[in-house]
Amino acid sequence: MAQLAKPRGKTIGTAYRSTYAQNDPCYREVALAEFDSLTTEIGTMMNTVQPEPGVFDFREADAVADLAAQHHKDFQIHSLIWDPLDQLQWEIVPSAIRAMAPDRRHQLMIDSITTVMKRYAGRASTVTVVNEAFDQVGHLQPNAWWDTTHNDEYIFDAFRAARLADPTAELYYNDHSAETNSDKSNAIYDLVKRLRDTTVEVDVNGQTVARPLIDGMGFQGHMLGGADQQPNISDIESNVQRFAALGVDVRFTELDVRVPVLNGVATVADLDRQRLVYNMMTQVCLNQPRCTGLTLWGFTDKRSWITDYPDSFSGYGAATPLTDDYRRKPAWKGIADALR
Ligand code: 9MR
Repeated sequence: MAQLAKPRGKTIGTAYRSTYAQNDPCYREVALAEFDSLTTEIGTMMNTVQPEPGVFDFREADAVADLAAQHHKDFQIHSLIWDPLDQLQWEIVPSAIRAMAPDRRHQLMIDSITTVMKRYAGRASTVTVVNEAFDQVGHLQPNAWWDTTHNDEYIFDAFRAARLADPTAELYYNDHSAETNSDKSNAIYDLVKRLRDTTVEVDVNGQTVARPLIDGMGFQGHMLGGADQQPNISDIESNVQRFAALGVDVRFTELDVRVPVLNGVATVADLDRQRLVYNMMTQVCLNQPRCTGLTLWGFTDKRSWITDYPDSFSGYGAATPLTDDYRRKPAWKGIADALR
C-alpha cells in the first residue's frame, strides 16, 4: 500500500499498539510491510503516558517510536489533550488528574505536553495536540481541560506549549464527525482560523521566528458504509477545501468504515459498499493538494476499536480493510485502486 501512495505524494499510515504484536507477529509484519507511517493508538493518551500526576510511562509510545525509527517510517503522536465525556469509563484523564484544582490541572496540561513533545522532538513528524474539543453542534465540550479556562483559551495554551517544546513538529487539531459542512465543522473552522492567525516566537537554529500555532486539521474519518449510508463526497470535498484554504494541511487521521454485521459477518453487498467508501475517501485526499495522506485506525478486523467495543456500535463492525486473519477485503482494493 505504501509503495502505491508514495508516488502520489501521500503517506498511508496506521494506528499501532505494540501489545497487539506480542503474540501475533503478523500484526507487526503487515503494519511494516504495508504502511509508511505509524501513529500511537494509545501510547500518548494521558492515561497511558501519565497515569498519575507527574508520573510518566513512555513504554508504549517508545515502542511505537522505536519501531518506526528502526524501519525508517514516519512517526506520529496522537491525542495529547483529550477527555471524551461520552466515554468516561475509559479514564483517559486519570482520576487523580481530574480531581486537581483547575489551575494545577492547567499547569499539568502544559507540563505534560512539554514533556512528551520534548521527548519525541525530531522523531515525531506530526502531533495531534487537542482532540475532540467540540460537541456535535459545535459547542465546546465542558471537559476537564476546558474547565481550566472555561473557554477555548486552553486550546491556544496547549498549542503554544507544543510549539515551544518542539518547533519542528507539525501540530494538528483533530476531531470526529467534522468531515462535512455542519455546525460542528463551522465551529472547528473558526478555531483553526484563529489558531492559524496566532503566532508564537520560537527558536529555530538559533534564529527567533514567529510561527502560527497550528499546521493541520485532522478529520478522523470514522465512516459508515451500509446501504444509504454512503458519504456525501462533494460535501466532504468542499469542507476539506475551506480548511486547506486557511493554509493548513489536512489529513484523514483515523479512517475506518463500519458496516452492518450479523455475528461479526458482513454481507457481500456491504463489503462492496465499504470498498467504495474507502475508495472515495482516498480519492478526496488525492484530489486535495494539502491532504498529506490517510491514517487507518487499525488495519485488521482482529484489532480495531470497532471490534473491541461492540456495544458502542451495536450491529456494526468489520470496519478495516483486512479480515481477522489478515486477508484482503474488497476495501483494500478500494484504497489501492484509487492510489494506482
Ligand atoms: O482506538 C483507540 C482504542 O484502542 C482505545 O481503547 C480508545 C481509548 O483509549 O481510544 C481509541 O482511539 C480513539 C482516538 O484516539 C480518538 N478518536 C476516537 C478513537 C476511538 O475511540
